[in-house]
Amino acid sequence: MAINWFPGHMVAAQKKAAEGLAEVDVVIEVLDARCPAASVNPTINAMRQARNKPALKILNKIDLADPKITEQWLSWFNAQEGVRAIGLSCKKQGESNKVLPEARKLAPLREGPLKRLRVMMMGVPNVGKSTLVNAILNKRIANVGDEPAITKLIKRYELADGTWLFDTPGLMWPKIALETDGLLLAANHLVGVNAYIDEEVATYLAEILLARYPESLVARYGIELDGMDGPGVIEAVAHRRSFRIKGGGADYEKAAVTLLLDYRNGTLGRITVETPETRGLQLEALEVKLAELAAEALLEAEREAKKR
Ligand SMILES: Nc1nc2c(ncn2[C@@H]2O[C@H](COP(=O)(O)OP(=O)(O)OP(=O)(O)O)[C@@H](O)[C@H]2O)c(=O)[nH]1
Ligand SMILES: [Mg+2]
Repeated sequence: MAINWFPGHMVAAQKKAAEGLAEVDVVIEVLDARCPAASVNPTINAMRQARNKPALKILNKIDLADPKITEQWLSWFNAQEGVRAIGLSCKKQGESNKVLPEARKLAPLREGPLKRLRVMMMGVPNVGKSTLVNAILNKRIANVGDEPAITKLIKRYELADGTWLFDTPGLMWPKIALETDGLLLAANHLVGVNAYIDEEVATYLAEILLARYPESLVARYGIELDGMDGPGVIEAVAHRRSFRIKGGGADYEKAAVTLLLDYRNGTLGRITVETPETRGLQLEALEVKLAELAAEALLEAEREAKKR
């Protein structure tokens, strides 16, 4: 099932954010370090580029991500034009101090009381935008919570030096091009729970873990991985934990939720579910699919023309 999530308040928020960008010097795009490409919202990029604003990309939650892969992603983003990327954990005291100096480097002409720096936090839901705002302000002022779409309206905060920080609601977009991106966003709890089926998302996550972090599965669940596939992992977790539904069958739903929670809260270790390499392969596959669709459409048009 394709995952898409674009609730009404986001449509309004997107319009407001696009307007608000006119009054902003730098966009601070907050991404999830565990799925840095899947958590890029293409409409945010388009809005930013339409206004010609530089971007500071923050790979947030690096405390949960695989440090080696974070380094690879930082090089990948830093190679993009008009972009500066840094890794961060809002859970580590003081790390947020590096954000505004980095943003300032992207807007060197904004100095002095008449030219205050104005930055806007943007990103998909639940990546930690409001947490980062609070960390920079050193106050618990913006609402935060481990639930996508906590912030519903754009808010402006002012620092003692006059800097303006805009916190914005997490934004999704109408159609996710790569189905696997929807699964990665769901695995990382960045879309609403009603938009996906836990078992489907957990099975996809299990496949990634089998391929790249099998030792975490063994360490956490003590399961035998020989010849195992994604559904097999869910089955094995249900079996090992004795999760049963009424009537005695295995409770795969509970096993799926257990795997998702263990991954999300870091119990399985520091894991990044996509790498620049896996991303490249998925984009290639998408291009092949698009070329196939175009060829099919051409054939169909030729058939129609012959009929006529
Ligand atoms: N482990 C970890 N958790 C973080 C970090 N930053 C934020 N969080 C958690 O992520 C969750 C979401 O944080 P929010 O700041 O509400 O996220 P948001 O991007 O403002 O979300 P919306 O307003 O819904 O778009 C909260 O549970 C935070 O505690 C981090 O660096 N590491
Ligand atoms: Mg928020």
